[in-house]
Amino acid sequence: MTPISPKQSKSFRTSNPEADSAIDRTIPDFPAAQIPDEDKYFKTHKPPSYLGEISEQVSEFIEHHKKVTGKKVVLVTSGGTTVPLENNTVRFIDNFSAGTRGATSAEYFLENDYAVIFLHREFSLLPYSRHYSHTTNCFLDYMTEVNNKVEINPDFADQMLVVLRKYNDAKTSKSLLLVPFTTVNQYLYTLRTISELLQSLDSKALFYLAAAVSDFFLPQSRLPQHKIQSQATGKLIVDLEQVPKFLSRLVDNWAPSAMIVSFKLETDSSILIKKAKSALDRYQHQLVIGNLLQTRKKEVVFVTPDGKENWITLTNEQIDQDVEIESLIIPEVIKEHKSWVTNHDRK
Ligand code: 9Z3
Repeated sequence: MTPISPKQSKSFRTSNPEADSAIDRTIPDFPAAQIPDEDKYFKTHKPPSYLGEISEQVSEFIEHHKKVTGKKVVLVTSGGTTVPLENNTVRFIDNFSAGTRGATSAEYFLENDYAVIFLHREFSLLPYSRHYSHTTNCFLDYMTEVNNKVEINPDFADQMLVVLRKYNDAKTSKSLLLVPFTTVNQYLYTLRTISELLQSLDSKALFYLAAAVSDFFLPQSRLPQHKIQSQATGKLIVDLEQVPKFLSRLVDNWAPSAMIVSFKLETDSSILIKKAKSALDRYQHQLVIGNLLQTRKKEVVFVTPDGKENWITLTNEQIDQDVEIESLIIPEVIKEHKSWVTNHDRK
């Protein structure tokens, strides 16, 4: 098993096009997905070739925690999905997300004794390494030379020791599994596979869906094989379909006993609550966490099926002290999950 998977241990890169179909496009001619229907999507779209490898790693991870540690398992999704415009992908549409919410939340779940499957956009922020990967021009800025040897710059050493200890804890307890995606197709197939495997944990499974998933996509049946050439008209008109609403499949079929938390991202504050409530109405899951793009790092709102709104807002003092809002979000989510498990056990 590769709990915190060293990059070289993976036999694939999700950001590369599938080698077999990249040059010689051998995938069958799928019928166009006209109806925005979840089941039809999987019949008309090819799974990523490496899905079996992921499935094995996830099964092993779940079994380990079921049999050895008894930990609850959370699937944290993080980062934005891409929508390729060409099979040999030069151009793609992306969704905004640096992966901060997901990577930071994963750390707080781990600190609270959860095992974490981290389904993330490849090369977006990761738990623990996020403290160092995007904050300086180069990781060498954390180093210094002393007597012909490389050492950690003392300015960073104390804080790094704290992070290193947490990282080592996660590693030795085999509590963090990193699973990458790049495209929305890879995300959907991987989400379905992991969800079905998590069914065996019943209510002890938690879904924390922070990834920014595209609402629109270009079906494989209409995806050009090669780079789109510029035309005499000078325009590129892109005709996208709506991504089927997979949350209802997740709630009803893939993991019906698990607790499901989704995020709702808006930029217009006047529609945030309405959209969060309509997501709950539509999918019948347990919690929507609403956030605005502009204020997402200091304010979120928990919306529950009973119609309650619970705002979590960082105070100015907390902001000055660099308190991360996820350190307030995760204990609340865990509280909800605890009562979900208790209610489930009573049934
Ligand atoms: C979120 O709302 C996340 O909190 C953010 C985090 C993407 C804003 P960052 O990674 O940002 O910290 O930079 N995620 C959900 C976004 C989303 O696409 N939600 C869908 C929707 O709003 C439902 S799945 O319709």
